[in-house]
Amino acid sequence: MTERTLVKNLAALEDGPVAVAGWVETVRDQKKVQFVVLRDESGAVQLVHPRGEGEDPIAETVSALTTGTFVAVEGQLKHDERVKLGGLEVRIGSLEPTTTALDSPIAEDSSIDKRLDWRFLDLRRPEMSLVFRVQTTFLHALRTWWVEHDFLEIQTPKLMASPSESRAELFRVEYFDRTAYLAQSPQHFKQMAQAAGFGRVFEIAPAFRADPSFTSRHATEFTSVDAEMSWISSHEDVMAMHEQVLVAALSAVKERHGDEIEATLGVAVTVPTTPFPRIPLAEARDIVAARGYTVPRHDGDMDPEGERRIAEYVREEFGHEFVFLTDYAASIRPFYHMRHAEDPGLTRSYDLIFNGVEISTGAQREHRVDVLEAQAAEKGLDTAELGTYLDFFRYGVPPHGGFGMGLARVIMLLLHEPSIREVTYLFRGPNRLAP
Ligand code: AMO
Repeated sequence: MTERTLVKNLAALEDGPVAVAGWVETVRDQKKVQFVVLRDESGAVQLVHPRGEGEDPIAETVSALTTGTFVAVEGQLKHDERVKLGGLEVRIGSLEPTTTALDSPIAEDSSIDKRLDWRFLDLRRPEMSLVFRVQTTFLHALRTWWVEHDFLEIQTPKLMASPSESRAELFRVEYFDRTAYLAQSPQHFKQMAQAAGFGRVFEIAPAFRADPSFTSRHATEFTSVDAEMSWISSHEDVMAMHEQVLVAALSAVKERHGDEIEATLGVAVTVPTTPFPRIPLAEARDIVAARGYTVPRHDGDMDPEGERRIAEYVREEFGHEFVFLTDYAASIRPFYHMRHAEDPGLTRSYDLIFNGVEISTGAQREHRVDVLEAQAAEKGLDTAELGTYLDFFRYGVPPHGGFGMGLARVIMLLLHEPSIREVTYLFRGPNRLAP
């Protein structure tokens, strides 16, 4: 048996025997000649079969092929400039269908909900394979950068005895004779690594939020990309690391997939310059107000429209797709964010906005346990409820900080996709648990 060649590698081969395998995209069953477009994970190729005189078992098999059926083919590769699809074709010597595919239920109705019902078929679209190749490169480059900069990769538990972020948006699960909570973020345990003396850690793992919203950027389960590091002076050190790791990852994506992203999705990948613009949140609200949009929130926070507007300003003023909004008010931040010594109403924290949407929250953490307890109490949290978290700070801990970043949001914004549903392998939302 000839070894299987990926379609993308056919062009480099000389004419001669080849084996290819994939699924049937179209069949043109003509009187004298049959054409099949076969697609695999790397591309599409035309198969051809001139009908013979009399009995012709290949022709019969091809006539019976249904779209979507996976087939293994051996034949003769022939380069021919006249063939529109890649300038080559494979003349069928043998063709083995595996299981016969039913008609695609998303051929007619391709609404997002219908496509998610049949996600495995939706994922056969070449744009979708591109999304996941881009994501693979992106994650690989993040990991490589962190590993090269002495970060350890950790896996923290997703079953927890106490809430990891807040009492809101919390999934409770039966855990033998008591209640466990699904981790809303690895916050507690990535901070634990600082008390453990690990120095720098990262984690790429699921996080769960019982968030009933149906926006294009919320899921109930999402992949959270987290980093945490010791010996920082302020959130500025976290932002500096954050932008460097993003530059490394976006450079890798551009180098490896830039041309294909442009050709397939019409999107130009830009590697951002550093430093990314930084704007204190209060100033950002003033800027968008001066440009005609008063953020309707009275707690001093941004809203999605405000984020879109400040991104528009940053694009015009600095030609940049990213902006760090900094110094959020303590009232709208979690208890574990460190506050400014000179202005305790503000935190040493930031949100990172990419193309108008928040992709990350980061901060320096409060590591002085008495201050931490006071901040927790101020937020109405029960210190007993914080369980073992507070212990991390009682036996020595260095100053530290980090960030959490939603993977699907980054990929959506990078590829200008309309929703994280399009770029999540299997989306989970309030009314979607299957497939
Ligand atoms: P935060 O709650 O802001 O911060 O979450 C960090 C990032 O995670 C992503 N995200 C989500 N993505 C999809 N669906 C959701 N429901 C969802 N919720 C959050 C967003 C967001 O910016 N512990 C802190 C991070 C830290 O300080 O290190 C945290 O979880 O992209």
